[in-house]
Amino acid sequence: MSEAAEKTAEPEPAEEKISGGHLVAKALKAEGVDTIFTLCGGHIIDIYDGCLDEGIRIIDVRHEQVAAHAADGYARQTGKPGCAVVTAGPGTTNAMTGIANAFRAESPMLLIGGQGALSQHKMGSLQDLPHVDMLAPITKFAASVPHTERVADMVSMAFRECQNGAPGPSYLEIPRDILDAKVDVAKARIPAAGRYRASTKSIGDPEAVERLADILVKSERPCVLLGTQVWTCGATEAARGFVRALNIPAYMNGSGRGTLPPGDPHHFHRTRRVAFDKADVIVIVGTPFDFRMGYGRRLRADATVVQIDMDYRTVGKNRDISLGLVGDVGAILRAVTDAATGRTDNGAKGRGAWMEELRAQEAGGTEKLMASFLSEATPISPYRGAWELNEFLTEDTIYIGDGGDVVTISAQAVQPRSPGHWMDPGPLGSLGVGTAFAMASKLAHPKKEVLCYYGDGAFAMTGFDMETANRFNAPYLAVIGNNSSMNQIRFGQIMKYGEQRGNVGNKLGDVPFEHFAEMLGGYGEGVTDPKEIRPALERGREAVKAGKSAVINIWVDPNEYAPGTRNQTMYK
Ligand SMILES: Cc1ncc(C[n+]2csc(CCOP(=O)(O)OP(=O)(O)O)c2C)c(N)n1
Ligand SMILES: [Mg+2]
Repeated sequence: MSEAAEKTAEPEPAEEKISGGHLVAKALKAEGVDTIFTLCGGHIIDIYDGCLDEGIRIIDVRHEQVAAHAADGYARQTGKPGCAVVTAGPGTTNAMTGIANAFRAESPMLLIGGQGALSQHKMGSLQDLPHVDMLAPITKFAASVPHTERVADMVSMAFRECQNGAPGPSYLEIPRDILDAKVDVAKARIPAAGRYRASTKSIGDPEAVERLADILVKSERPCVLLGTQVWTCGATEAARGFVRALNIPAYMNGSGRGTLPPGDPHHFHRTRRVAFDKADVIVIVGTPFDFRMGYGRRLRADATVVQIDMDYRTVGKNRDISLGLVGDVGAILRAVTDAATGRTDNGAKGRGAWMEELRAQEAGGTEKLMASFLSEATPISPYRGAWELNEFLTEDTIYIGDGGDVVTISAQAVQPRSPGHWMDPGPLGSLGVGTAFAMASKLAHPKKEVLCYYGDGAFAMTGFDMETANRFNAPYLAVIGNNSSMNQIRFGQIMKYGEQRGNVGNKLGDVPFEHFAEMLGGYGEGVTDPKEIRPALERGREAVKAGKSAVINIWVDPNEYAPGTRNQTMYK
């Protein structure tokens, strides 16, 4: 054989191969995911191996509920979709509360779950469950990956679905043999970063924008409610520009809190009910007419009601509206501001008296609460605790509420100074989000202070992942309003069944949770004297700076309740 012939007879170099887990990691990287929250299981380990290659941080928690809540919280804090990876069966069922919470809160995140091998389909493999069927009603997209070549493609598909309309969670199941198998790289579809989905910054119908500008220019007593989607759309500046140019009093709820700082001339807080009663035009931005809004019934019947939302299905739901706009709420607010600014008189000056009227009532509202906020009583009034927290917050403190009554009370006192600095579970009202949200916030913003205010019931649900926060150098300040009970529920039971039969199923032990922080190497302190709240918080703050989470356990009066609890407004 000649030399040349010998060369041609050499075997072709083997095709480059890639496994399903590595394809997952490539697709996560393309989406901009830099961190996954996970709890290990044999079904999903190849994803970790892929993440190592792609430089994706792996935060392994102690309960999958925390992984899912953390992915939700990380999405809220970074503006990019979050990602949780859990094993088949119980790993997935444990994560379901977190997915459900993200679904109701419109938070974009992907849950990737393991599954038994396709080759053992319906044979009773370890941890086999009908995950897709279980997740379908609480996600925007739920599917199983049928072939290794499709893994990255379906991850990007799931992320695309997260951003359809108002954002939300997606779920992808990857059977074990699909994840572990290797395929030719050339045959796998691997969507390129930035090239597999469109911009969502639509203003919708330009005619509707003009109509809203007309309505507002003519309005004498308008008000606006800035909801969660203002934060989701990165619309803080657009919303500020809108209320300032048009001189409109603004109320904020959900993640919209902090859009305007307290003290801003357009920031209103205590007079929402008055404004909804008296306004001629009410603009609802990025929040549904759900129980928090009395399903729309708390708005004056003959007001001109305008709804702006990312989700077509939310507009006009539960209450008739005069005008609906669908699109990116920031793009729409900017377009309306521009359209109104073109007019010779946009009506801004004429609304001075209306603003003053509300401002005066606002001051009256604070005045009424002041006695409770400054209460010297022992046991400590939860109102005093809430007031102390508000005084303690800095511009850079991310405040998280996780609990029943003590957290509801805190919403009357705590006013976040900046957007994105208030977190609550959202309309699912899941207790247990706090530890995950705190850890995710600190991981997203290591230089910020993170304070989570818990009820004692809520803390015990997921508190153990404080250890995870410490392990990943994401310490935070935990403050517990400890009334040794599930008070928000207890009140309704006592009202309905009397003292004797009402204290059933809702009383907890007196747990000195400060020792929990100590057990994890951090600082803990119990507080029974109202004067000691502030110094204890300061000591906690310093201890967190030293690197470990701290717990300030404030013993609060179990016989003090929030007005909403007294009126049971959440059920009305
Ligand atoms: C996961 C979950 N379970 C149950 C509830 C119902 N629930 C709402 S408030 C509450 C009491 C919470 O107690 P705690 O956190 O101690 O706050 P408190 O009301 O005592 O201030 C309960 C059980 C819920 N919202 N979420
Ligand atoms: Mg409690």
